[in-house]
Amino acid sequence: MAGRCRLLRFLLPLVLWHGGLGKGILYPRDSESRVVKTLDGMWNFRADNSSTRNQSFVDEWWTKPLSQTGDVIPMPVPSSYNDITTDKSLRDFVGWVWYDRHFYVSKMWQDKRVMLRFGSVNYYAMVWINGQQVMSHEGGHLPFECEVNSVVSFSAVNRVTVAVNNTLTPITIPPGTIHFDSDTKRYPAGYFVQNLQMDFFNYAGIQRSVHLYATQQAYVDDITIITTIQGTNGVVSYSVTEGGTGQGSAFTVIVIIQDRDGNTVSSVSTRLQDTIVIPDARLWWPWTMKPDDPGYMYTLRVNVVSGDVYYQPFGIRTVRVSNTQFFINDQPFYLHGVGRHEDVEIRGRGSDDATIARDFYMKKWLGVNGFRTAVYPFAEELMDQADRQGFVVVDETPGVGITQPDNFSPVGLSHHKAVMGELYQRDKNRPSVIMWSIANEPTSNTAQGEAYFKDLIAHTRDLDESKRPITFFCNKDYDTDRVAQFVDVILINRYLGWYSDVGHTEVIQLQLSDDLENWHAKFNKPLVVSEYGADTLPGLHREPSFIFTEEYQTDFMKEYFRTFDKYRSQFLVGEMIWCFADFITAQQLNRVVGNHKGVLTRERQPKASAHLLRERYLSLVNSTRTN
Ligand code: BDP
Repeated sequence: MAGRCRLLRFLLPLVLWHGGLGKGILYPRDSESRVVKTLDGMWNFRADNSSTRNQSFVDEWWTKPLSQTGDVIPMPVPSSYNDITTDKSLRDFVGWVWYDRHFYVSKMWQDKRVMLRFGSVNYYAMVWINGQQVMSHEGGHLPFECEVNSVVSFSAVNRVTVAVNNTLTPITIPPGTIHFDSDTKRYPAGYFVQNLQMDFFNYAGIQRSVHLYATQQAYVDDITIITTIQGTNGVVSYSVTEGGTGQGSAFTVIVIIQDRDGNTVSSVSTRLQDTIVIPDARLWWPWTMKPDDPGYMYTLRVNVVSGDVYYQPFGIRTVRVSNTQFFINDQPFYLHGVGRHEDVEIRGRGSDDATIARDFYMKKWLGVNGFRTAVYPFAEELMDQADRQGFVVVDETPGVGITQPDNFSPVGLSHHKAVMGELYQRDKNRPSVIMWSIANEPTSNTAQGEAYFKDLIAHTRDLDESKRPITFFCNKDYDTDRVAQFVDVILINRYLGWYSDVGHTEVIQLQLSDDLENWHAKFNKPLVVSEYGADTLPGLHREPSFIFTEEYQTDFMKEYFRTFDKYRSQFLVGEMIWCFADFITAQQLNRVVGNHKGVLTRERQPKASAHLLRERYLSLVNSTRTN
């Protein structure tokens, strides 16, 4: 218990610190005035294995090169540190790990504003440069950055040190607990485990790219773009936030819109906020609605007269819902998608372009027209491809497993709001994002859940001026749920024939039909079956089908398909199989090296179910085609 208090006492103060809120977090793009350099590569790494997990702070590891504090090992950035080595204790490590590396900042950057930006560090991060703390951030999967001019040297080598802690507590998003066993007859001294309230491995480390970039001193801090359509015109309302000029100083901009080929298609605006009409605009469409011209992206070029230039991509599209339908650009849209995780072998959740590319090829092959970022925000580079290739995204916070009474505290809620704010800030200009999901399978059938999520949903509505629909993934029943009343589209996760009536595919149509009809009758909102799936080990066969075999997964899916087809023309606006590919979970008896509900293996190769899903989805491709 004493150990527990020490560990938590050290962590809790960080919970109140948030990065990024209210400030721009534009992706680091180069331009004729901006330079971006990556700090990706091999860093030095050391875990704080002390029993308190706190010795590194006592010994102030940030004050010198990590290699001078003890033995370091090489660790690739970006990657999760868990599966890189053969060390079991590092795979399952809970507490502080440390990274450092050297870097130079060019003398040519001396007059610029120099920024250090992390795409994602899971879960807590503290960052020092040359021994001085520059920032901290709580929450994985979202970017944070700060200006580093005052701490870097432009004439000597610099050192960046990062401390990362993956401890989850009842008020982190997602929540978790640390459990200590002090019975020394049964457990070694200091034994503790982290209990997760989620069905995926808590990969940790510096999981996305680290960038160093330079802008002019007066710079574009943020851009918000909202689009509407009038006849054949695209109406683009933008707002630019200035940075670095100080109050009252002049900040003059020249704003134009460029098409995909770089041609200017608008008049020039010199306002920080304006509305520009693009005649005969090319709209952003999901690839299945417009196979010949999916994902059309324009660019808003903002040129601060004193020098800074930023290119912000955006698409022109609208989304709205009725009681029975989902519309994109005022055309009915049916989501035939997948839920998915981001993890892969060895790198864990470390982002890489090869996997991003492969996953989109496989989605296209499957006929998938959209996906959900289960259950945390995905890499910005991945989201860029969704924009450009025309896939829709249900963009989700890491709010998974909010199920225990102490997960609903005011501190937890305010952190959840902050995380939603950071997600909005990062993804607000993405046409691919058609809905925000605030949570997965929370306790949504209690007064506590109702109050918490009512507040969070209202907060999210206030954030998004473009009024994207808001939702969450619900596993409660229509007659007990108390949160669906606040959302725009109802998403239900259902495992009929798997977690209930296992092996009995014959109950699926009956039970799912009854369920869907009741939800719609009660709430009169469009519905998506947002998770359904059966664990399947590739190569395992049995006829007639038996659970865990490839035959069972396909038999099971066919029953869902029949029900979907019955309600597709009524109020069902989407289906998302769980899931795209197998993924790793914590070690538990119902998981044989992870969750195997993928239609693809973790290596992204098809199971029999992938061929069945593909046949269905490709036949659905034409159902919402516009040309
Ligand atoms: C659902 C959860 C998802 C799990 C899935 C499963 O939302 O995170 O992975 O169950 O058990 O309830 O496969």
